[in-house]
Amino acid sequence: MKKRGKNTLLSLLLAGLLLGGCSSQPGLPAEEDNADLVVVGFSQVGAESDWRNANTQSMLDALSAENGYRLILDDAQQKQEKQITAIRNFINQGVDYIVLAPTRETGWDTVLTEARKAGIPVIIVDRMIETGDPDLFTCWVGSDFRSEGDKAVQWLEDHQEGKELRIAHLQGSIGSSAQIGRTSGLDAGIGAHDNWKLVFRESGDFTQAKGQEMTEKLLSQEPSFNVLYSENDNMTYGAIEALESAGIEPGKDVTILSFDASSKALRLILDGKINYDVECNPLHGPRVRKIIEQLEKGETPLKYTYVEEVSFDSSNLLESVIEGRGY
Ligand code: GYE
Repeated sequence: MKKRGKNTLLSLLLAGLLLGGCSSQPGLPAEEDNADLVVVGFSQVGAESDWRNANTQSMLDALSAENGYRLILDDAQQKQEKQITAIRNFINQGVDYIVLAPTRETGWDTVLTEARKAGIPVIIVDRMIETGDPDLFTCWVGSDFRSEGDKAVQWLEDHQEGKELRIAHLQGSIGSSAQIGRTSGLDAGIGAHDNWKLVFRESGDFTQAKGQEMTEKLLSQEPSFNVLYSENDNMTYGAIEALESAGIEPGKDVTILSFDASSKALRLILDGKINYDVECNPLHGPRVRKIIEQLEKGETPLKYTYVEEVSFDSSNLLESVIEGRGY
């Protein structure tokens, strides 16, 4: 493992600040052991959804002190400016690696050029960035969001044969890969079917509260829809609340398609309230850890790793899947 000289002093200073001068805390290694830990700065999108919280936990578990890491976690509260500041702080602290889960695709070139100048490898997780210079990051691991959207469209085609569809669309955070891919899948589906009509489209920013608010708006503006395409489970939970309050039966009066397939959403499939859910796997911690281990050994990890994902409706969902899920 490489020598971590430049980080040691900073790590100690930071640990000292965090611990308010205390030298030992349960769960944290003694300060003298910190010198060998690999220091990783992780700029996380926020805490907008169950998916995101599972993703944060997976990173904390995989990059723990017991595993030889010191993870500095920064929650950007879904704001790109906060992520840019966090990355600059990581650079100033001289971390060994930067992990970025980007809020949106564009706008990273300047700060990632700064990271490159400082010689810090950047690993992108979950969503993608758009850049003319792919050398600005070392590698990426995440999901194929367009293919997730295509799966939902295919399911709709297979299960609603020939029916006139009036589709209401709750989008995720605008400009994020998860929104862009899932929206472009739906747009392609609408373009390919004369009997599919988009009647409503608003962003619910991937949160339950905004999903509910936008569904209330939908109900007041355009109540004659029969499909709800919601780009994540938390917005779907909000939508279900709004529909039920209006006396509409989710999953029956309105066909509901959702994304993430967290265990709570899978239970709603068994209850008949969600019709189809496309899995998006948040457990990137071990994947990032493996990439860092490869880099530490001087190996070259794959530039792009797409995670394999499945999808569920009531025909293929087993109780055992929900129990073994972990998120
Ligand atoms: O679907 C949503 C989260 O980028 C895959 O972000 C992620 C998305 C996920 O807030 O729940």
